[in-house]
Amino acid sequence: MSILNEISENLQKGKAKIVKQLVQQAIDEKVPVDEILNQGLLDGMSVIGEKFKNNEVFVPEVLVAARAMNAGVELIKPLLAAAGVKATGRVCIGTVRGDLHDIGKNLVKMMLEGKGLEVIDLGTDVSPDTFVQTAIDQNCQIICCSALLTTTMSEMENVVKKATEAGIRDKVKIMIGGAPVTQAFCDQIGADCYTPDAASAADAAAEFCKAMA
Ligand code: B1M
Repeated sequence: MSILNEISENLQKGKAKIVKQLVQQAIDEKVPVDEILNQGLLDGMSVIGEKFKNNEVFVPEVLVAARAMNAGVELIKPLLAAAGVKATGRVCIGTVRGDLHDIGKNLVKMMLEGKGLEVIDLGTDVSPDTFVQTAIDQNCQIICCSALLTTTMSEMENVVKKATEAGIRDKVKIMIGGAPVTQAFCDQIGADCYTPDAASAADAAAEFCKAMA
Protein backbone atom coordinates (compact mmCIF):
# COMPACT_ATOMS: atom_id res chain seq x y z
CA MET A 1 0.00 0.00 0.00
CA SER A 2 1.37 3.46 -0.85
CA ILE A 3 1.98 5.91 1.95
CA LEU A 4 -0.85 8.12 0.63
CA ASN A 5 -3.28 5.18 0.85
CA GLU A 6 -2.03 4.48 4.36
CA ILE A 7 -2.72 8.10 5.34
CA SER A 8 -6.23 7.89 3.88
CA GLU A 9 -7.00 4.53 5.52
CA ASN A 10 -5.74 5.57 8.97
CA LEU A 11 -7.58 8.89 8.76
CA GLN A 12 -10.80 6.99 8.09
CA LYS A 13 -10.14 4.95 11.24
CA GLY A 14 -9.52 8.16 13.21
CA LYS A 15 -5.93 7.24 14.07
CA ALA A 16 -4.57 10.76 14.54
CA LYS A 17 -1.16 9.76 15.93
CA ILE A 18 -0.45 7.36 13.04
CA VAL A 19 -1.72 9.89 10.46
CA LYS A 20 0.67 12.47 11.91
CA GLN A 21 3.61 10.02 11.74
CA LEU A 22 2.75 9.00 8.17
CA VAL A 23 2.40 12.60 7.01
CA GLN A 24 5.81 13.39 8.54
CA GLN A 25 7.28 10.33 6.80
CA ALA A 26 5.74 11.44 3.48
CA ILE A 27 7.21 14.94 3.95
CA ASP A 28 10.65 13.41 4.73
CA GLU A 29 10.37 11.21 1.63
CA LYS A 30 9.69 14.37 -0.42
CA VAL A 31 6.20 13.34 -1.53
CA PRO A 32 4.70 16.54 -3.06
CA VAL A 33 2.68 18.34 -0.44
CA ASP A 34 -0.41 18.74 -2.67
CA GLU A 35 -0.45 14.93 -3.10
CA ILE A 36 -0.27 14.42 0.68
CA LEU A 37 -3.23 16.77 1.00
CA ASN A 38 -5.37 15.59 -1.91
CA GLN A 39 -4.59 11.88 -2.26
CA GLY A 40 -4.01 11.26 1.46
CA LEU A 41 -5.92 13.52 3.83
CA LEU A 42 -8.78 14.84 1.66
CA ASP A 43 -9.29 11.44 0.04
CA GLY A 44 -9.78 9.87 3.48
CA MET A 45 -12.14 12.61 4.60
CA SER A 46 -14.23 12.33 1.44
CA VAL A 47 -14.67 8.56 2.02
CA ILE A 48 -15.89 9.37 5.55
CA GLY A 49 -18.20 12.06 4.12
CA GLU A 50 -19.82 9.56 1.74
CA LYS A 51 -20.21 6.94 4.46
CA PHE A 52 -21.76 9.53 6.78
CA LYS A 53 -24.21 10.53 4.06
CA ASN A 54 -25.18 6.87 3.63
CA ASN A 55 -25.53 6.27 7.39
CA GLU A 56 -22.63 3.83 7.34
CA VAL A 57 -20.73 5.89 9.97
CA PHE A 58 -22.04 8.36 12.55
CA VAL A 59 -21.11 11.61 14.33
CA PRO A 60 -18.39 10.13 16.62
CA GLU A 61 -16.55 8.52 13.68
CA VAL A 62 -16.68 11.79 11.75
CA LEU A 63 -15.30 13.71 14.71
CA VAL A 64 -12.32 11.38 15.19
CA ALA A 65 -11.61 11.33 11.46
CA ALA A 66 -11.66 15.14 11.42
CA ARG A 67 -9.27 15.21 14.37
CA ALA A 68 -6.90 12.92 12.45
CA MET A 69 -7.20 15.15 9.39
CA ASN A 70 -6.37 18.23 11.45
CA ALA A 71 -3.30 16.48 12.92
CA GLY A 72 -1.99 15.94 9.39
CA VAL A 73 -3.03 19.34 8.07
CA GLU A 74 -1.14 21.10 10.89
CA LEU A 75 2.12 19.54 9.65
CA ILE A 76 1.67 20.44 5.99
CA LYS A 77 0.08 23.90 6.43
CA PRO A 78 3.39 25.85 6.29
CA LEU A 79 4.54 23.74 3.33
CA LEU A 80 1.28 24.31 1.45
CA ALA A 81 1.68 28.06 1.79
CA ALA A 82 5.32 27.84 0.64
CA ALA A 83 4.32 25.67 -2.37
CA GLY A 84 1.60 28.17 -3.31
CA VAL A 85 -1.20 25.61 -2.87
CA LYS A 86 -4.34 27.67 -2.38
CA ALA A 87 -7.65 26.74 -0.82
CA THR A 88 -10.27 26.08 -3.50
CA GLY A 89 -12.66 28.61 -1.99
CA ARG A 90 -13.53 30.59 1.14
CA VAL A 91 -16.66 30.14 3.19
CA CYS A 92 -17.98 31.69 6.38
CA ILE A 93 -20.19 29.57 8.60
CA GLY A 94 -22.19 30.09 11.75
CA THR A 95 -25.30 29.18 13.68
CA VAL A 96 -27.88 31.93 13.33
CA ARG A 97 -28.82 34.61 15.88
CA GLY A 98 -30.51 33.28 19.02
CA ASP A 99 -29.33 29.71 18.41
CA LEU A 100 -26.57 28.04 20.40
CA HIS A 101 -26.58 24.56 18.80
CA ASP A 102 -23.24 23.95 17.14
CA ILE A 103 -22.65 20.22 16.74
CA GLY A 104 -24.13 20.07 13.23
CA LYS A 105 -22.48 23.34 12.24
CA ASN A 106 -19.10 21.97 13.36
CA LEU A 107 -19.64 18.84 11.29
CA VAL A 108 -20.40 20.94 8.23
CA LYS A 109 -17.24 22.97 8.91
CA MET A 110 -15.12 19.80 9.07
CA MET A 111 -16.58 18.45 5.84
CA LEU A 112 -15.99 21.79 4.10
CA GLU A 113 -12.36 21.72 5.25
CA GLY A 114 -12.23 18.12 4.06
CA LYS A 115 -13.02 19.47 0.57
CA GLY A 116 -10.04 21.82 0.75
CA LEU A 117 -12.11 24.95 1.40
CA GLU A 118 -10.97 27.66 3.80
CA VAL A 119 -13.60 28.10 6.52
CA ILE A 120 -14.15 31.12 8.73
CA ASP A 121 -16.08 29.87 11.74
CA LEU A 122 -18.23 32.62 13.25
CA GLY A 123 -19.49 30.37 16.04
CA THR A 124 -23.05 30.49 17.33
CA ASP A 125 -25.64 33.27 17.82
CA VAL A 126 -24.40 35.03 14.67
CA SER A 127 -26.28 38.13 13.49
CA PRO A 128 -27.15 38.67 9.81
CA ASP A 129 -24.84 41.72 9.88
CA THR A 130 -21.90 39.61 10.99
CA PHE A 131 -22.49 36.97 8.30
CA VAL A 132 -22.72 39.59 5.56
CA GLN A 133 -19.91 41.87 6.80
CA THR A 134 -17.58 38.87 7.12
CA ALA A 135 -18.41 37.74 3.59
CA ILE A 136 -17.55 41.25 2.34
CA ASP A 137 -14.40 41.75 4.44
CA GLN A 138 -13.01 38.25 3.87
CA ASN A 139 -14.11 37.84 0.26
CA CYS A 140 -16.14 34.69 0.90
CA GLN A 141 -17.89 32.97 -2.00
CA ILE A 142 -20.38 31.32 0.34
CA ILE A 143 -22.25 32.10 3.56
CA CYS A 144 -23.32 28.92 5.41
CA CYS A 145 -26.09 29.24 8.00
CA SER A 146 -27.16 26.54 10.43
CA ALA A 147 -30.29 26.61 12.62
CA LEU A 148 -31.75 23.97 14.95
CA LEU A 149 -34.74 25.85 16.31
CA THR A 150 -37.98 26.61 14.52
CA THR A 151 -37.87 29.97 16.31
CA THR A 152 -34.45 30.91 14.87
CA MET A 153 -34.62 29.63 11.30
CA SER A 154 -36.35 32.87 10.27
CA GLU A 155 -32.97 34.57 10.86
CA MET A 156 -31.84 32.90 7.63
CA GLU A 157 -34.26 35.06 5.71
CA ASN A 158 -32.71 38.11 7.41
CA VAL A 159 -29.28 36.99 6.16
CA VAL A 160 -30.64 36.82 2.59
CA LYS A 161 -32.22 40.28 2.99
CA LYS A 162 -29.01 41.77 4.48
CA ALA A 163 -26.94 40.35 1.63
CA THR A 164 -29.34 41.92 -0.86
CA GLU A 165 -29.25 45.30 0.95
CA ALA A 166 -25.44 45.18 0.99
CA GLY A 167 -25.39 44.58 -2.79
CA ILE A 168 -23.54 41.25 -2.62
CA ARG A 169 -26.43 38.91 -3.39
CA ASP A 170 -25.15 38.12 -6.90
CA LYS A 171 -21.60 37.50 -5.66
CA VAL A 172 -22.24 35.27 -2.64
CA LYS A 173 -24.12 31.99 -2.41
CA ILE A 174 -26.19 31.46 0.72
CA MET A 175 -26.44 27.86 1.90
CA ILE A 176 -28.72 26.78 4.72
CA GLY A 177 -29.33 23.68 6.80
CA GLY A 178 -30.21 22.23 10.18
CA ALA A 179 -32.89 19.85 11.45
CA PRO A 180 -35.98 22.09 10.97
CA VAL A 181 -34.87 23.51 7.61
CA THR A 182 -36.37 22.19 4.35
CA GLN A 183 -36.07 22.75 0.62
CA ALA A 184 -39.46 24.47 0.66
CA PHE A 185 -38.18 26.93 3.28
CA CYS A 186 -35.06 27.53 1.21
CA ASP A 187 -37.20 28.37 -1.83
CA GLN A 188 -39.49 30.57 0.26
CA ILE A 189 -36.68 32.79 1.63
CA GLY A 190 -34.66 32.89 -1.60
CA ALA A 191 -31.52 31.18 -0.31
CA ASP A 192 -29.38 29.37 -2.89
CA CYS A 193 -29.08 25.89 -1.49
CA TYR A 194 -30.47 23.59 1.18
CA THR A 195 -28.75 20.32 2.02
CA PRO A 196 -29.92 17.85 4.65
CA ASP A 197 -26.50 16.77 5.91
CA ALA A 198 -22.92 17.92 6.33
CA ALA A 199 -21.40 15.84 3.55
CA SER A 200 -23.93 17.04 0.94
CA ALA A 201 -23.33 20.62 2.12
CA ALA A 202 -19.61 20.21 1.47
CA ASP A 203 -20.24 18.68 -1.97
CA ALA A 204 -22.55 21.57 -2.92
CA ALA A 205 -20.12 24.20 -1.58
CA ALA A 206 -17.22 22.70 -3.53
CA GLU A 207 -19.35 22.77 -6.70
CA PHE A 208 -20.31 26.42 -6.13
CA CYS A 209 -16.67 27.43 -5.58
CA LYS A 210 -15.58 25.56 -8.71
CA ALA A 211 -18.30 27.27 -10.75
CA MET A 212 -17.34 30.71 -9.36
CA ALA A 213 -13.56 30.25 -9.84
CO1 B1M B 1 -31.58 21.77 21.96
N1 B1M B 1 -33.28 21.58 20.98
N2 B1M B 1 -32.30 23.29 22.86
N3 B1M B 1 -29.90 21.73 22.90
N4 B1M B 1 -31.21 20.06 21.13
C1 B1M B 1 -33.27 20.48 19.91
C2 B1M B 1 -32.86 21.03 18.55
C3 B1M B 1 -34.82 20.05 19.98
C4 B1M B 1 -35.33 19.44 18.67
C5 B1M B 1 -35.03 19.10 21.18
C6 B1M B 1 -36.47 18.70 21.34
O1 B1M B 1 -37.26 19.44 21.87
N5 B1M B 1 -36.82 17.52 20.89
C7 B1M B 1 -35.50 21.41 20.36
C8 B1M B 1 -35.93 22.30 19.19
C9 B1M B 1 -37.43 22.28 18.97
C10 B1M B 1 -37.78 23.16 17.85
O2 B1M B 1 -37.36 24.25 17.68
N6 B1M B 1 -38.64 22.62 17.03
C11 B1M B 1 -34.43 22.05 21.22
C12 B1M B 1 -34.66 23.08 22.17
C13 B1M B 1 -36.12 23.48 22.35
C14 B1M B 1 -33.63 23.69 22.92
C15 B1M B 1 -33.78 24.80 23.96
C16 B1M B 1 -34.74 25.92 23.61
C17 B1M B 1 -34.14 24.10 25.27
C18 B1M B 1 -34.43 25.03 26.43
O3 B1M B 1 -33.54 25.69 26.89
N7 B1M B 1 -35.69 25.06 26.80
C19 B1M B 1 -32.33 25.32 24.08
C20 B1M B 1 -32.06 26.45 23.06
C21 B1M B 1 -30.77 27.17 23.32
C22 B1M B 1 -30.46 28.10 22.20
O4 B1M B 1 -29.99 27.64 21.19
N8 B1M B 1 -30.77 29.37 22.36
C23 B1M B 1 -31.54 24.09 23.68
C24 B1M B 1 -30.26 23.82 24.14
C25 B1M B 1 -29.53 22.70 23.82
C26 B1M B 1 -28.18 22.33 24.45
C27 B1M B 1 -27.30 23.55 24.75
C28 B1M B 1 -28.46 21.60 25.72
C29 B1M B 1 -27.61 21.32 23.39
C30 B1M B 1 -26.74 21.99 22.30
C31 B1M B 1 -25.26 21.73 22.51
C32 B1M B 1 -24.46 22.19 21.33
O5 B1M B 1 -24.90 22.22 20.20
N9 B1M B 1 -23.23 22.55 21.61
C33 B1M B 1 -28.88 20.83 22.71
C34 B1M B 1 -28.96 19.64 21.95
C35 B1M B 1 -27.73 18.75 21.94
C36 B1M B 1 -30.12 19.29 21.21
C37 B1M B 1 -30.41 17.97 20.45
C38 B1M B 1 -30.61 16.89 21.54
C39 B1M B 1 -29.35 17.48 19.50
C40 B1M B 1 -28.95 18.49 18.43
C41 B1M B 1 -27.72 17.98 17.70
O6 B1M B 1 -26.62 18.38 17.98
N10 B1M B 1 -27.92 17.01 16.81
C42 B1M B 1 -31.73 18.33 19.67
C43 B1M B 1 -32.74 17.18 19.61
C44 B1M B 1 -32.42 16.22 18.50
O7 B1M B 1 -32.04 16.63 17.41
N11 B1M B 1 -32.58 14.99 18.78
C45 B1M B 1 -32.17 19.58 20.33
C46 B1M B 1 -26.82 16.32 16.09
C47 B1M B 1 -26.38 17.18 14.90
C48 B1M B 1 -25.27 16.42 14.17
O8 B1M B 1 -27.48 17.32 14.04
O9 B1M B 1 -27.42 19.85 14.17
O10 B1M B 1 -29.28 18.61 12.93
P1 B1M B 1 -27.87 18.72 13.35
O11 B1M B 1 -26.95 18.76 12.06
C49 B1M B 1 -27.13 17.86 10.98
C50 B1M B 1 -28.03 18.40 9.87
O12 B1M B 1 -29.11 19.14 10.36
C51 B1M B 1 -27.09 19.13 8.97
O13 B1M B 1 -25.84 18.46 9.12
C52 B1M B 1 -25.76 17.75 10.34
C53 B1M B 1 -25.46 16.29 10.09
O14 B1M B 1 -24.98 15.97 8.89
N12 B1M B 1 -26.83 20.55 9.13
C54 B1M B 1 -26.58 21.33 8.03
C55 B1M B 1 -26.72 21.32 10.22
N13 B1M B 1 -26.42 22.58 9.86
C56 B1M B 1 -26.31 22.61 8.53
C57 B1M B 1 -25.99 23.65 7.63
C58 B1M B 1 -25.95 23.37 6.27
C59 B1M B 1 -26.25 22.08 5.81
C60 B1M B 1 -26.56 21.05 6.66
O15 B1M B 1 -25.66 24.29 5.32
C61 B1M B 1 -25.10 25.49 5.68
